[in-house]
Amino acid sequence: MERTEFITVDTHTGGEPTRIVLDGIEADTLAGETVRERRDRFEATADGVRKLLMQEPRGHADMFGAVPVPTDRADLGVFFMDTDGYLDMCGHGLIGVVTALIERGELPEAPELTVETPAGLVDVTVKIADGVVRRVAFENVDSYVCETVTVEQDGVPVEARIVYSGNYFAVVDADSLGVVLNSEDATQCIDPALELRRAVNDAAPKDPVTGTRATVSAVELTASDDSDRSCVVFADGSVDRSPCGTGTCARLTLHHVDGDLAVGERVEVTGPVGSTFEGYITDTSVDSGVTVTSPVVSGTAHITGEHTFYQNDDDTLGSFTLS
Ligand code: PYC
Repeated sequence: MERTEFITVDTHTGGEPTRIVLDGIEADTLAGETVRERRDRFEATADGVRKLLMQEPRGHADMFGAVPVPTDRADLGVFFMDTDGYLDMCGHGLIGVVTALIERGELPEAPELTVETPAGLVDVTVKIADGVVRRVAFENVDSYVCETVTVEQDGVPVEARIVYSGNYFAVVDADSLGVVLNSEDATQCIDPALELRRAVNDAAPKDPVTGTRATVSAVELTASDDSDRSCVVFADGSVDRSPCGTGTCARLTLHHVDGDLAVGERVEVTGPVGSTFEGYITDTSVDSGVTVTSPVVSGTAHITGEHTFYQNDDDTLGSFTLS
């Protein structure tokens, strides 16, 4: 029997997991100049490793992961994956990776770091006390509103605002999908959110800055009572337990563009399990006639464990998601 081993350290950020792969991935499957190229090569040549570590029986329907990779453009390179594929940027994952690598001594205890992600360079500020990372803030890549798409759901028109914040989000009022956000049951968001994402992507929204198609990967349901409570559904129906880092950036950008949030004004957002992130807009500019913001979001992560996963060649079950 032949065995391949994968070493991970796992964290949670406001309840949302990040399984960080430290060892076991073959170097040639991560080859590339940029982090995006390394991620694309991994997807093309080693996607089975993502499935092995994210899906059952080693992961679960809401598992999330990150792969740190070498870069000479920043202090750290990292790409993100889930049970269904890959995201270009992830706030909770970034907070988890920075926390774990500093606490394990694999990143310097520096108050400021730069991280290269597939979406671009992200500046990170870290608060450390007694060797423990207390808080991580990241200034995301540029964020902007793309367009508003109206789709029909159960015969009713629903308005979704498409925002880029490292990933494309469809931001929608939970009421319009018949969902009450502060109920006990966040899983009620999944089906309406996935149906909305399908309908929005069928409408082929455009990115006004790049001129390309804006393919929505995540749906952010927001409460209409101004509580800044939200629930983000992504991948194949995963619910982000945290308030979602890139989702918070999308929300901040919308608030700013709507005239409800001044530059520098701080907002606390609450996710489905009651954990919070804080955010603000640090700067704005205009590109292609569109207001572009630089959002900053901060939160806290904790290491939950370390794992050595086995892939034995006599184990023929493979990886799966239960649908
Ligand atoms: O924190 O940006 C985030 C995120 C995206 C998907 C899950 N979490």
